[in-house]
Amino acid sequence: MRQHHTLFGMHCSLYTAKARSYLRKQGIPFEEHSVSSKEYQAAILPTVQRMIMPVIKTAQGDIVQDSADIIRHCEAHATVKYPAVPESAVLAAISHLFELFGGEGLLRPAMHYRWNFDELNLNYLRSEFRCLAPAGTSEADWPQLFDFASGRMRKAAKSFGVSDESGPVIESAYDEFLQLFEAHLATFPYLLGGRPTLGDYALMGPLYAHLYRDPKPGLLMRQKAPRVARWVERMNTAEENRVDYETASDTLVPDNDLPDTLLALMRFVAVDFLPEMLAHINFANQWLASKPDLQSGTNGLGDPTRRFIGAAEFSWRGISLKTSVIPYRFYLLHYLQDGYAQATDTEQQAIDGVFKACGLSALLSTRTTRRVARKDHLEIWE
Ligand SMILES: N[C@@H](CCC(=O)N[C@@H](CS)C(=O)NCC(=O)O)C(=O)O
Repeated sequence: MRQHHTLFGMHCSLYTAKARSYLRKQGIPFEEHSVSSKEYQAAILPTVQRMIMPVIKTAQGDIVQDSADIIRHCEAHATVKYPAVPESAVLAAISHLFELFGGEGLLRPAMHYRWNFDELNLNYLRSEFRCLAPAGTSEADWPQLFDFASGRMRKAAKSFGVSDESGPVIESAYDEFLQLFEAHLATFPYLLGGRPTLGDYALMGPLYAHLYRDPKPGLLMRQKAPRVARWVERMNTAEENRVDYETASDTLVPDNDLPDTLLALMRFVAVDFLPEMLAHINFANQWLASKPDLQSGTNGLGDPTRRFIGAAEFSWRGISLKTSVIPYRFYLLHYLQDGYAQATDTEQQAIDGVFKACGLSALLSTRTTRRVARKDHLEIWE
């Protein structure tokens, strides 16, 4: 039996960055392999049913796809350094909020800064994507394959709302986010204080894979938000680095006295991401209403591996955006809403107070009429 987990992914993959950071920070030994490796192609792909990363094969032989499921699996089965979900119901709710926002809400700046600055980024990306090529691909064949792979990603960027019109708005929103996170990190090494939690791992996806590593946004991050760049580096090491926070301990912030800098980040989520989530829930509910016979245990589409059910339009920072509706987002939202439902009355009041003060109350109660679950590595409606 292997002594360690295998992580299948690639350097520039957003969700692989989330899983990798989690495994490192929790002290779980692993080796990383490419999705073009023989093992992924022969054993993993047929199991997970679509070309997707990250996937882990655990030392015990379990195969788990999906960054959120990988974290839940390891929390349940591995010896971890810190619980990823804080014990406090208020902090757990904030962690779930940032798991959703980190992985899904920062996709727009991540894709914009990766695919709209070819002069600076393209040579790097050509090399980054090279590990996707099947073994034996010649140098002469690679440019054409890269154009195909990057063409798919450019199309995906559009479906997340990246366009000529939205570009400048995305940049100013991301600038605001960087300033807010930079201000928070002046006092705290992590989102919720002295140790990483679920929200940090999810933020690591876009902030490391695209926005720290790609040349254009990487320079921007170092120049405008050097502490954020150091947080990214800290999130990728197993050992604690206290150079910037000599007095720091691993305790979390008090849930009855949340720092203003954290509340400011939550208010940012309310402006930046809430309108999109509400529009997507509304779209999904109309879509579900139009499919009364949708069979439970399926995604309701002809192709069970498809991830989008359509596109919803909404106002965002003074412009109109139309973005793909992804049921997976509702799956993450269930964690927030289920945690809230399971909390005591007193805890619920405390969560209500914080979410209301940040303009996020709607996220606690607005839901899809059917739940999304994951079965055999795919998203399905219950
Ligand atoms: N919800 C999934 C999302 C995984 C995902 O979208 N991964 C991207 C790379 S970052 C992927 O595999 N894309 C492959 C493709 O679209 O062909 C997770 O959290 O693991």
